[in-house]
Amino acid sequence: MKSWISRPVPELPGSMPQLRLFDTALGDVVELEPRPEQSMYVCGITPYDATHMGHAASYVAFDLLNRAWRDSGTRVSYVQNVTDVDDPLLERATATGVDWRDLAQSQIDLFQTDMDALNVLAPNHYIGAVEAIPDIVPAIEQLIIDGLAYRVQGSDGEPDGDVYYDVETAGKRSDATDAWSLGDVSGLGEAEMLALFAERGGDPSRAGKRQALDPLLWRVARVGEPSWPGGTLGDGRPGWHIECTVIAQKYLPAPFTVQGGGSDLVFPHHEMGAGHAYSISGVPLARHYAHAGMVGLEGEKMSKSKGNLVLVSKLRAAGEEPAAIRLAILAHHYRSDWSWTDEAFAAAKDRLATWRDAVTKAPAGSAAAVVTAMRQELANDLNAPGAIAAIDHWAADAVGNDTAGSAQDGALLSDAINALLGVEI
Ligand code: 5CA
Ligand code: ZN
Repeated sequence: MKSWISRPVPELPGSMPQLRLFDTALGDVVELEPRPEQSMYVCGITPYDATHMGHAASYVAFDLLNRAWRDSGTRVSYVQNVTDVDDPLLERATATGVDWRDLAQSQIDLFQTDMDALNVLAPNHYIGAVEAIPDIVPAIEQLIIDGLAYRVQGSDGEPDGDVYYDVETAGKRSDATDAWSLGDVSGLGEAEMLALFAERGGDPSRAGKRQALDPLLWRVARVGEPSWPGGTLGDGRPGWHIECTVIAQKYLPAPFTVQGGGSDLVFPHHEMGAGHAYSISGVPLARHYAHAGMVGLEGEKMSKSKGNLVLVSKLRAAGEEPAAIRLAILAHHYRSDWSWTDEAFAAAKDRLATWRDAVTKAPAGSAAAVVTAMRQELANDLNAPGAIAAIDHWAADAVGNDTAGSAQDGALLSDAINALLGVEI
């Protein structure tokens, strides 16, 4: 699928120090080992109600990582999926009387326009679940052959043949130290897993499963639902976790550096994806798992089901500047949970205006130290609020500067704010 086009990133003198990032699986901040090319998979949208501020914040978070790697002179290979067929998308299409394909395409277009406006660098590969089906089918067939997946007999009106992943057998299959077993990514206990599994698209009480937590790999065709050829699996459509696993395995090295998404993807999505990948290849999917906090509105989680969405496109249509939206997001550390408020958005707009004024009045020789401070903050688990504080501190001095501003310092600061924070001033 076509991606959007990245805006240019200004070149800066010097480079980012060694990066440290919080790894969910280890529960700690780790040093990201330098390599000539880093690789990242960030879970994409399910295109039925894009792009709300929670989505935007998660892509801006991983855009900071992308920019930090680039600033350290590293190439970045970046892949993102789009879940362009799944239950919630089909349900929304039916409820609104729209063809599911038209709904998906309209939301993908909107998402890409929003990402461009927010100056989020584009992935190298932007891959839909539907286009990945020819790669997903053989992976599931192999899991069945290897005894790590099984077909369930239909009951209660369900047809025969849905395929599930056997978490217990898969977890016991290897005693290699880097092998996967349930809980490795999330660190959760069984009771917590069961609750989240039911909440986040799993079907713990589906009759015929070996384990309540076994996730769906292939859903055989139902009347009124789209389906695709599935070889020996029969016509159907893929489960959610196998979609991201197979796309990541096809387009990125194994293991790739960082698997990213919002914290609601830790379990079951990234947990199961790690299991699937290990079962398919015998190699871990990713070296590190990183997650962005949840964004709410007035204290409630922002979600399609609650209907309390702040949409980037709506703000843009109301004439709000994307750079100010991005700055409002960056005022929160990417790992914290936070709420969108009009007051904080107004503060972001004021800040942007102050910075714009400040770069015209930059004291001579003042910029280099600020760029160093920004890099130090960002290298420390992408501490954007720390980088913003360093700029604020400098800007407060600069706006009080009575002498003529240094064009060179102003240009360096505005380049650094663009290159490292993605904010165009
Ligand atoms: N298509 C799947 C991933 S493969 C999916 O979760 N799609 S989504 O549209 O529901 O979410 C897209 C991304 O936005 C995910 O990383 C998700 O964790 C993140 N996200 C969704 N809601 C929020 C929220 N309220 N706050 C922060 N991030 C969110
Ligand atoms: Zn995913």
